[in-house]
Amino acid sequence: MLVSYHRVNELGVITIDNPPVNALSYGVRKGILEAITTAHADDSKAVVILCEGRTFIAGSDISEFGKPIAEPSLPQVNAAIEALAKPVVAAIHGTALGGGFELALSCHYRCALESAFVGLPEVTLGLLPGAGGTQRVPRLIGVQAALDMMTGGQKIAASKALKLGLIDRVLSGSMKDGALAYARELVASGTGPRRIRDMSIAPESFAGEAFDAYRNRLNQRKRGQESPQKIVDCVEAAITMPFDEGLAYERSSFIERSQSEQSAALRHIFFAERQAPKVLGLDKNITPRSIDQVAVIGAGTMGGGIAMSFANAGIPVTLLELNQGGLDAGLALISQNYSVTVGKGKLSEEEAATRQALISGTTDYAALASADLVIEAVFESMDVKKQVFGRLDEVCKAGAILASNTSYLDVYEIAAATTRPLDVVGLHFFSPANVMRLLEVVRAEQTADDVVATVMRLGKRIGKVPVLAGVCFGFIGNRMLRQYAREAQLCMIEGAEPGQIDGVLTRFGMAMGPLAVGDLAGLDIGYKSRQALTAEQRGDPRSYAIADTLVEMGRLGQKTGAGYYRYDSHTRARSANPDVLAVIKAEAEKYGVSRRALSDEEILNRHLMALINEGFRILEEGIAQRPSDIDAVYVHGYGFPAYRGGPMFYASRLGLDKVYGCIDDLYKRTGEAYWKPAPLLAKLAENNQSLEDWVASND
Ligand code: 3H9
Repeated sequence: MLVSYHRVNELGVITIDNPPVNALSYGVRKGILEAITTAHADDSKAVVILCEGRTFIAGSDISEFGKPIAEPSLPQVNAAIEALAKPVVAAIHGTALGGGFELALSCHYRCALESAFVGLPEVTLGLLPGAGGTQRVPRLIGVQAALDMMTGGQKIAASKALKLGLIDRVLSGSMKDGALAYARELVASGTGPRRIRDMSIAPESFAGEAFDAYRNRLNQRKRGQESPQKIVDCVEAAITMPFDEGLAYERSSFIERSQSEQSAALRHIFFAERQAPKVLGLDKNITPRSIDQVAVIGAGTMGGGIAMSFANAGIPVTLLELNQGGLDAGLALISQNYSVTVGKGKLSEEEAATRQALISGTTDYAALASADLVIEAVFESMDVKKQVFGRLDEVCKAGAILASNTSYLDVYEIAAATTRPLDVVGLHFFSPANVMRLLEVVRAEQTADDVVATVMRLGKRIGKVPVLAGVCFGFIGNRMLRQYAREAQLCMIEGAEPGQIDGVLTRFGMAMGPLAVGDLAGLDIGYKSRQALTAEQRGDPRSYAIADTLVEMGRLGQKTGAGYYRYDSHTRARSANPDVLAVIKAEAEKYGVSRRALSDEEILNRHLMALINEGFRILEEGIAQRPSDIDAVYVHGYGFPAYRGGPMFYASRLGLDKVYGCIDDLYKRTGEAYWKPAPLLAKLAENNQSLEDWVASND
């Protein structure tokens, strides 16, 4: 029974029970409609709608989108609720999201536990609220607040929802008792139904121009995304059209959105994030180790960001730096980061102070003796890492997990520096570590299963998207990045200017272009790591000659005011650097490259195909567990636009035969081994199979 109806004296109670999150699948919609019909016919005086389990309805069943919608649709259910002639109360605990909150908005009154959240996150799935949200919310809280809520998609805590007017009462104690008492009060006071559809929108200064200004701001903040703009259109319709026409407009916009490429991509990412922490072949009954105390070695930008990630989740952290000066600087940087967040209004001063108090500093390895997990974030050198792990082996308690934040190095070899390789794992955070959601979990040959299970669970606990990777140079993300970065360098030496390359990729939706990223990170970083490689490992000199020359000229990127671009010393504004063109031309001449005009299409194609081809190799070698893991890596760690679903999803949508043809052309044209189509890609394309077929055959 997904939905049940029973009487508690004069009240009718509709209970939804559809684990895990009470999503509004077909059976739930049908069950609610039937229960409403029963309530309509009986002599109950008011109706309460509540949910079993961990949460109120978390929205429509996302897996049903893109397929034909079986009736009753949610708008039909909501219309029936709203039309009921006796008061209906939604009783919210956990999260009332999307269609779940829209159902609550169709109820005449809403109460929520103080721990509850409400929200309309459809925008994060490339959708818009499609069951009355865009028409009811502006009527309830005004246009500006409605636009902010729906285009932002954030969850709103019950106390704030009460202030905004989204809910009517905050409950403490038992949700069911509180909700029934509220309904009884309504009955006792003779309060009838209050329908949002009958409310008028508060007169405001929000007219045509204000909508246009809002659209323009969204265009900058949510570049390339279609849904936010459509939400604005629907809210404008709430003002210009009568309620039912507005609803019809919303409905057709919602259907159009649910069939869009962007929504398919974002839904793919939603499930990819939730799939990634699941480790294939791991015993489900394994008991993870408990992690109550963490230590981080290295108080630089990375170490500090990692420490903040744990403190933000309420886990105490000890930060170790070899000398007091370095430690003080690291702690000061953390303090500054928290101040900036407070300054932006994203965190209260008290909360920032509580979090900061969880981070303590030390210069003494002995202070790590009680840590359950130690993460090393020191200089990327095998010798240094081995020394650190040797030292950890001496001081850490038995059963402590020893993790390296290495971004390229062999975790087997690092583990061999200890007497307990079973406890060693790679935990690769991405900078800024307190912001970026990706966490690559690198499983070395001997890493124990319970260690893997523990860090996967911990990753989720600190709000990251943990993705399992095998050991190879650069794991999933950086291994693919090398191919992509190579194409940026080659396109430059062959004829494109930095601005053209970055422009093509940012228009595609990347958060930043590859050359601007290089300037931001510092060109010396790549330079130093190349110095540690053999000529063979460094590869084709055309793929790093320009970068090396710039570094040797002292142009290290933003920090020196010049790299591939020039940077204003005050505003950091970026402009083209004409001197770089001379460097590019000189290097082209040195390596006998005759420069030509490259089309935007060629640039985009080469960058994406480089990622995709390597992605297929990574899959075939078992470095990544599944294609969607690679997509999660690229979206959460490398600024790949979520609304394009990640490189593997993008390849699937293009069609593997087309992708194969494109990569094979590049191979035939250049003769370069790295363009040889990955065998898995070739096999799937030849057999007319998709990545889904491949995943299914591996299950
Ligand atoms: C919508 O409502 C459109 C309407 O406007 C219009 C309609 C006409 N559907 O996240 P978790 C699964 S759009 C299907 O790990 P948590 C999830 O895949 C929807 N499945 O738990 C996972 O499965 P598994 C708007 C769903 O406690 C399991 O539940 N709503 C859905 O960390 C647990 O999920 C949203 O966008 C769903 N709606 O977080 C809300 N939701 O165990 C989406 C979850 O097999 N959901 N699953 O891997 C969330 O934000 C979080 O799941 C929530 C719980 C906060 C609720």
